Amino acid sequence: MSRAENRYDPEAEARAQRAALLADAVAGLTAERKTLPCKWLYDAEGARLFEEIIRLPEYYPTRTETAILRGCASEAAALAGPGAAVVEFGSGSAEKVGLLLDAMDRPAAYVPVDIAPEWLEEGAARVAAAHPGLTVLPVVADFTRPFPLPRLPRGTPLLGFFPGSTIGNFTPEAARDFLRMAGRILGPGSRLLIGADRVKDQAVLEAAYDDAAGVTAAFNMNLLARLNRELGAEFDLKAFRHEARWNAEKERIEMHLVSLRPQLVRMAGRRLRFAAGETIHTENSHKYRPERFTALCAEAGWSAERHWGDADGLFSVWLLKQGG
Ligand code: AVI
Repeated sequence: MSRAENRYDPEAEARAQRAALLADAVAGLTAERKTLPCKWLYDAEGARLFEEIIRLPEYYPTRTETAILRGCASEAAALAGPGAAVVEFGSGSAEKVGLLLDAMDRPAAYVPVDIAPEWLEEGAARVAAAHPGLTVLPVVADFTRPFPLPRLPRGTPLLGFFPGSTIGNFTPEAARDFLRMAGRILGPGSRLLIGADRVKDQAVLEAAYDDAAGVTAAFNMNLLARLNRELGAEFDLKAFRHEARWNAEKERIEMHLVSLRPQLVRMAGRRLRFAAGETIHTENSHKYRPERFTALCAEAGWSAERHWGDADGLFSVWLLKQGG
């Protein structure tokens, strides 16, 4: 396994992360409608809780997508062609890509891209161990911004991989921008295999984001604990509760932290005022009807080559092709 990026300095990165968290927390918590970007949900504790979420009985997306991928991997691999390289955006622990690589004919390389170097290395090492002889070229990068791909033999067909319905955590505008950028990175003639969660019964959606065991609530509340830990904020965790709401107009699940009473909270030399019932909006998870998803992809220069779903219509996996 070789590294495409070796200028990583963990201490400088930790300082930059703290400064960025502070800037986002001040901007988001002093706004008229309080918000925090969902990327901050994933510190070590958030990542641990997310691993629990994906095994919950109510959280259908992960197991449904995995079953779909199991069924469609050989067809997707055949369309990608022999000797293709897989570029995974936000690879994290790289749990699902093995299904695809196993089905491919002599894949040229696996290029996992993630901003978290520890997860990236761990996932890359696991894939390398499971696929002896495969060239694995990890790239430390924020996959929502343009980044250079490692050098690959000229003419290598490229297959992007973006599972997990992470696209749903972007606004539709940001999703379109991401798809456009992915198209520019992968280049003409490339393909993208992507998972997108679907609109469905409100009760099923709300249960998936507010499970009976309270794991999703702990995941959301950890954001306040993180502000206390990393910024010395003084949030009283008993004075907030988790809420998952279906926004029917925007076809998205929203996660909020609801203030249970009027309160003032100290954070980084400021006093943040909360009314009773006021919320911090912490995450959107957009759900896509197939026609809306293909329209979004078309706006970003991708056409849908194949679509696979499950029998209950819960989740979709799409193979997109540049242009059409
Ligand atoms: C990572 N992402 C696709 C998850 C989702 O379903 O939107 C994050 C999540 N939030 C609460 N539960 C899971």
